[in-house]
Amino acid sequence: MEVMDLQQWHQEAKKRLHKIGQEHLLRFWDELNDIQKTDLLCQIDRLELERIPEWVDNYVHGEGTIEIPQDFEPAPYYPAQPPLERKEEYERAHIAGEKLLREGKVAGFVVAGGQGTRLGFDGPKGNFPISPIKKKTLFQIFAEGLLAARNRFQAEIPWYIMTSPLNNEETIELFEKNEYYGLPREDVLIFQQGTNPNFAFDGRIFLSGKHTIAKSPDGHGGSLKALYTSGAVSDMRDRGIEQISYWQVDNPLIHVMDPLFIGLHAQAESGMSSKTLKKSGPLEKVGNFCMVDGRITVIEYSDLPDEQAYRKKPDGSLVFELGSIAIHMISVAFVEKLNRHGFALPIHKAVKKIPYLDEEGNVIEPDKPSGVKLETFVFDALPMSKKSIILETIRSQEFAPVKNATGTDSAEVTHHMMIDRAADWLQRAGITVPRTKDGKPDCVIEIAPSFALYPDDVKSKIDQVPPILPGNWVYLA
Ligand code: UD2
Repeated sequence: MEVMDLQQWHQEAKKRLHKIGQEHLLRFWDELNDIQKTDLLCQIDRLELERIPEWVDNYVHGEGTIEIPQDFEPAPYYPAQPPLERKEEYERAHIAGEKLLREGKVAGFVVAGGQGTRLGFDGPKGNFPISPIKKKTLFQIFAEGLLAARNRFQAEIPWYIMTSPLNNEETIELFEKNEYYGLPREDVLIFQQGTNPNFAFDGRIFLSGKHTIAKSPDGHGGSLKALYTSGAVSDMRDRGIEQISYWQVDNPLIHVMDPLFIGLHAQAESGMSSKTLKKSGPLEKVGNFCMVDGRITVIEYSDLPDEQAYRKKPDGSLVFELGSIAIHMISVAFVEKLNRHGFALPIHKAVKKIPYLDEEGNVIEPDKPSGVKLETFVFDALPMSKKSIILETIRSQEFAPVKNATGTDSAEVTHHMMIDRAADWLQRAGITVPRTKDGKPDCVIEIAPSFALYPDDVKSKIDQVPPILPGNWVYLA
């Protein structure tokens, strides 16, 4: 193999960058030592240089090329409660899902590479303490859910965690420090997603340091590539995993393993499936499940024209009522197929406050948007799957994302939703929960996944629940 010396390598890079108007990335070359020079050249080599002019034209100068289809209709779905004629189908699916779990063919997968800026929390979002009494963190709640599922199904359930350069090291440290939250260490696999360069509004890639290109994670859509390039999928194959249960790091109510969802997805031979819930209103900020050319597709809330968003059925409900909540089942075969065929998800543009190095080498922390980040979204892969199913879930049972410091989707709301769900599970088992005049639980209850993974689990443990009086704090584990 021919080895290029640093000088030659520099000249090559300079030429390639010049062709696409990005040679300023080498502006501080003369001030760098050899290690820094090598580092910078490696970063340049890793950029997809051939795609950059198109990105600049389409997404930095332009608004992107995501087109809203001409014709689309609401997507079909499995309601949360099966209608009588489908009861048997649900039961069959539930059994099939449990079988896959017992056979050790399902893995958990959480995407945790985001920055979580809106929450204003320092460090990986998975370390955010959220449970009402024990203040368990999101990661701990997921891990306990997986542990409980392992015990229930007597199977290994590996857990894959996608991080990004923003939080990879800290996430690994957290897992080490917390001894993998009780999971066998060899069954927790942490890998990083890819990054895209950040652009100034004039189309030039930002430097964040004299030898560092400014980059940010490539969006949760990057997971479909990273699962493959990181070796996670090949590890799954070695372990006999066929299906991946996908969720976001911000939702502590997630059923990490849902036999019904797993079974419906697997029986339909779907590549990628989704959970949905009825939107709280026409303009709720979640994607909309639609049918386009016979394929299930998510149209972002910002792209759904208002006249469609407000359309109603004769019974008064919304025509486009199904919101996308980022809970999916994905088959390992689907991820492999996409990657073998060199797929690319559509790119979404986000205008953000991006710190950068100015021409004199000073770090600028802008207080208004300074440039463009490029991301891909995982749900854009849905139409790439020939078959796909959607299962409705109930918001109060499975969706309480922690996204903001205050108001909607804040920790306070999530915290109350966790107590509400626990109270509901106890009540369904016939246990009396004291309530205030407005019907809210007049107590604080936390149910650990080891006590109940699903609502029905409470029934067999009623004798372990003490009488609950107004104002009591009750932790069940
Ligand atoms: C997402 C969906 C929205 C709805 C909502 C449900 C988009 C554009 N919108 O909103 O339709 O389903 O979630 O809660 O996705 N992440 C990474 N790497 C990245 C970026 C994000 O791993 O590069 C992870 C992040 O750690 C989190 C998840 O993806 O677990 C969602 O990211 P977000 O908070 O940016 O998504 P959001 O709230 O805009």
